Amino acid sequence: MDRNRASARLSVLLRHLGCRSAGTIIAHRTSGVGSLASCHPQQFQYTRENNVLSLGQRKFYEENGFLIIKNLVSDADIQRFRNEFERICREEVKPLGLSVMRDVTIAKSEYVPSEKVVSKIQDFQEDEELFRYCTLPEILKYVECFTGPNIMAMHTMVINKPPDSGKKTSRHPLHQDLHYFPFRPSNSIVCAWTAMEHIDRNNGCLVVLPGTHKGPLKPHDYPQWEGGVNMMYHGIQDYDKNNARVHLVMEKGDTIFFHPLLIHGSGRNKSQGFRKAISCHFADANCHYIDVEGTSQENIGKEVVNMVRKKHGFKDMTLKDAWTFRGRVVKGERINL
Ligand SMILES: O=C(O)CCC(=O)C(=O)O
Repeated sequence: MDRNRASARLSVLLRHLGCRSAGTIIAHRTSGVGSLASCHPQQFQYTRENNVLSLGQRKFYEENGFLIIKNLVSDADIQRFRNEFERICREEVKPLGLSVMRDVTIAKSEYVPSEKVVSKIQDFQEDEELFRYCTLPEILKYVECFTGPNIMAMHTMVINKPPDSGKKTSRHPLHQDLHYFPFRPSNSIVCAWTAMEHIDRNNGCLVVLPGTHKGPLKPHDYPQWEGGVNMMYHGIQDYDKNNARVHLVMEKGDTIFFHPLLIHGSGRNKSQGFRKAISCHFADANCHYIDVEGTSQENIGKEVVNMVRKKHGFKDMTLKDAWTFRGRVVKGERINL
């Protein structure tokens, strides 16, 4: 299918769901219900029955692999996350287990502890203030539609996409998050990603390939980018170039929930400011760990284990240990993970 046919198909789907255009996919909490109420009930594979999502929202996620809820997180909460992130960057607090990453180009410059040298922090599960994000009732209410009632927060991040230096290293290559996760089933995992300010193509919004969550996990590796590539930013080498691409323009507080097989990435930050988002990957506590040896995930598995062993000094730590260590129950019971 060529690009025009693919985007025409997407536009038809969006019109059907009452959305405005492919550039502004928005699933309003109340939209779609009227027009879709007459649809026959069907077998849903990617969402659960719990009366939170409208039929239109469920159908949208099933078909596309993502859903945006407008204005979900309050300005006051976002300000608190921003303040705490800045304190961490200034090294006023050093939460246990936290990883602080720098953009490849920033890493070579002179070191002054400030938000200007940090491109991302991850694993903030021991920072009470930031971890509040993973426990917000408005977030968990939606997460439960994908994971069910026993919810683990598995992977947390604040992404501080720096202004691009001209080397295009601020891009995030197209990837599937499942590549990083040694647990299954994939349909019981969901990412919540909240814009901490207005985000569009100028400051590097998310780009998604709708419907790709229905495909398999693809092999990932570091892209061969001339200007260099950030640590752990693996990308997919082979994907359907004709698949429609949607750039998601979001306002502060808007939150996207997406499936871990959805192919997505983000563009260059052409603005002068640092573009911020906070996210957490949640999973059903009934998920189970898998052995990634001999699979396409072996490369990232080894990289994670080496990083964690070096950081914490535990030379026998396994990939499963690393994930068990960072996972936290946020609702219901801790079961397998
Ligand atoms: O926030 C971004 O720029 C992209 C984040 C992302 O895709 C990821 O970390 O998996």
